[in-house]
This record gives sequence, C-alpha cells and structure tokens, in this order.
Amino acid sequence: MTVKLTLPTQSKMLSKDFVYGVATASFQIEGGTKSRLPCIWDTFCDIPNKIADGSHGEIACDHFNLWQDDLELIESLGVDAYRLSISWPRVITKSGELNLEGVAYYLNILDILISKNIKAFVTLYHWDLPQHLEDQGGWLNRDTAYKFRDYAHLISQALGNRVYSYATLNEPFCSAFLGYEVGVHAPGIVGKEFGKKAAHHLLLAHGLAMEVLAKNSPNTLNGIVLNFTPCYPESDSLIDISAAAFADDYFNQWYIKPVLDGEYPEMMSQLPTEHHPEIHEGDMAIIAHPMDFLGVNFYSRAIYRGDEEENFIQIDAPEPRTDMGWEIYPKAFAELLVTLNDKYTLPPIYITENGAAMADKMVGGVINDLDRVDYYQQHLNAVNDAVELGVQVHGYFAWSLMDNFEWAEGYLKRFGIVYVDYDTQVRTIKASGHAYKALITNR
Ligand code: GCO
Repeated sequence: MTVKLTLPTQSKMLSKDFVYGVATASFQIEGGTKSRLPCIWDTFCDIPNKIADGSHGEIACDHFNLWQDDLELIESLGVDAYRLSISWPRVITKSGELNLEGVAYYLNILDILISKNIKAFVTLYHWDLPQHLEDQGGWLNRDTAYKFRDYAHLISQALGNRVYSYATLNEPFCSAFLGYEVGVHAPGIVGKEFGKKAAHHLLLAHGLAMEVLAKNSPNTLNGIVLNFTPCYPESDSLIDISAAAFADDYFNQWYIKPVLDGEYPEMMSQLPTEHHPEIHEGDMAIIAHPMDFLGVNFYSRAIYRGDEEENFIQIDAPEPRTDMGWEIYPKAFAELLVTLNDKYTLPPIYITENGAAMADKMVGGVINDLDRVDYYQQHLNAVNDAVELGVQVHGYFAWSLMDNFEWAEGYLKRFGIVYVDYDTQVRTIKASGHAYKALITNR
C-alpha cells in the first residue's frame, strides 16, 4: 500500500491542463431542507426501512450553512475544479419561477469559486426531483422532461457566465432503474415495465436541456454524466457471454447509445413490448444533441451468469471489495474507456466520479485510509493506461469531497477524502485527501 499517489513522469495526466477536482451532490451534503421545496428523497427517507440507518437529509453535512468553510477546504486541497449539483426544488417554485433566495445561495458559491480560480462543474439533476412533480407521475410523466427544460433555461440564465461546465443529468441509469424499476432509490417504484419508460423521459429531458444550454450558455462545456458498471461473463461459455452482453446493453449501453448515436441498443427487440419506452417522432434526434463532453463515473464491474429463465444473473462480487461490497477491479476501468472509444465517436471525457467507501477509523485525530489511497492509485493508473491507448480524458474528479449521505445506505458508508464527524460537523482531511492534494500540487 502507498501513502503517495504517483503517475509516470511522462503522463499526460501530469499536465497542468488536466483538470483535477472533487465532487459532491446537493441532497447528499446540503441539509437546509426547510429552505426549499420537498424532493423525492425527503419523502423516501420518511418511509420506514428504506434507508439503512433510518437517516434523512435534513442536516447531512450542513453545507447549507457551512458552505464558506467548505469552499476554503476545497481550495486547501489544491484542486482545479469542484463538481456540485443544484437542487431543483431550491431554485424553482411550484409555479415554475425562479426562487431568488435559492438562486442566491448558488450564486454566492459560484462567485467564491471564481475568486479562488476553481472551475465550477455544475450538475443540474443529481436525483432530487421536486416532490410536486413526482405527484404528477415524476419521470414516468413525459411532461417532467419539459419541466426540466424550463428549469435548465431559467437556472442557466440566472447563473450567467459563472459556470465552466454543465451536466444535465447525473447517472440516469440510477434514477430510472433504481428509482422506477427495482425501487431501492426514490421514489421507490417497482416494476420491470417502468424502468425504460422513465429512462426515456430522463434522456429526453437531457436532450431538451442540451438545446437550451447551447443557446443560453454556448461557452460552457455542456454534456451528461453517465455511470458504467462493465459486465463480464463468469466463464467463456456462450450462455454466460451472451448474459453479460445483454446486461451491458440493459444497464450501460441503454444510456450512452441514444445520446451519442440517437438509438437504443438493438436488444430492445428482446424486451416485452409492455416494457418499451414511448418514443415520439423526433425524440431520438433531440436526445442525440451534440455534446461538448461526456462525464464517466466508474466504481466497479459486475460478473454475470447465463440462465434459461432470467436473461442474466449477477454473481457475488469476488474480493477484494470496498465497504460497499463492490469489487476492486481497476482493469475494468481501463477496458471500459478503451471499449467506449472503439465503439463510439466520443466527445472529450471527464471522469466525473471515482472513489471508494472504506470503513474509516479515526485514531488520534488522524484517518489513515491507506486502502482508499491504494484504490485511487490503482484507478488513476487505469485512467493513465487508457490515455496512453489514445482515449481523450481531460479530467478526473474524486468522489467525494467529504463523507455524506450515501442514499439508501444513509451515513453508514464513507466515500470522502475528508472525514465528517456528523455530531460536530468537524471536517478532517484523510490521508487520501493529503495524497490527492500532493499529486495535484506537485505537477
Ligand atoms: C452517483 C452518485 C453518488 C454516489 C456514489 C457512490 O453518482 O452514483 O453520484 O451520489 O454517492 O456514486 O455510490
């Protein structure tokens, strides 16, 4: 295990143009729920047994109040960029107008980032749908896509030229599949017939917002953030190989292929028609609006076994694993990037999330998270391997700046390079945070 993060001396990732950042999301860190409209995660947290520790987002990291200190913390890490998300229910009223108080909160953050010369990578939707829109059907209602377009229009006008990059959506796979198919995320809807319908409306929302951003904000890098869990067969048998290919189309290609090629994977024909999305004429062209960048989130891979009845069965992740139970398999990261580059005409890539939950222990005021440093080292190496093979990666963001509300896991899982004591809200930079800072500042 290492305490330092290093890259080969000739690495393009040591260039000053390569962007290093840290990432967060509004619901996971802000708290301040009383100062905004309710969102689907507020509601979901109130349902018994949905969140592992029975917690909620009312305070979270109290970033709503501690944002100034947190911006100093970010600056102290020496990063080039900060990826944050805007809470839709904080900035738009029920009747669809700007909530100026909510907007002011983000304007202050963005102004300070500019004064510190830190690039703002703003995500417009990191899963906190206003509850009143869910009450109208949420992402199963096509109209939500147009509501998102209107929100994108108003907020991009309000934020003006303070932003460096806009991502429309974060991980539509999670919103659609986890939220509307297996129901382990908000709003908790279950049914195979719902996932792809929700996904289509999310992707439509992305395309409509891209059109708006291209007009309102032509000088920012505009794109989407997708997560990828590469799918590997358990064996070389044909049935396992085709199971992995099916899962890859279902979970990964379903999101990237429409935004880049304007069509869904051919595997759609194997799904029962009741599970198909409702595609209107012209939708696919909107969804495939040209993008300035693609955000790639990577954590782990998945291994599949073929099955006569189910299309695929995911087998238990082998060791080594993180505290989430996710296999540590950096090779899949390099292979993913190279494969995407072969398959698609990619815009510039930013790694918008990568990181690991580990069972951190504070000893004598110090968090010596060598396991996380090791994870970062191996994954930075993997990105570097892909760059050497010709993939155009322009930046890398650690998930996350600090420990925060890890969705259905509540506060039990810690992804931060900064430790958060939830009783006192004291932040302590972990060994991984110090190592990340040294890598960035020694370039
Ligand atoms: C994600 C989310 C993060 C998670 C992280 C770890 O985009 O999946 O952006 O919110 O916390 O991925 O699960």
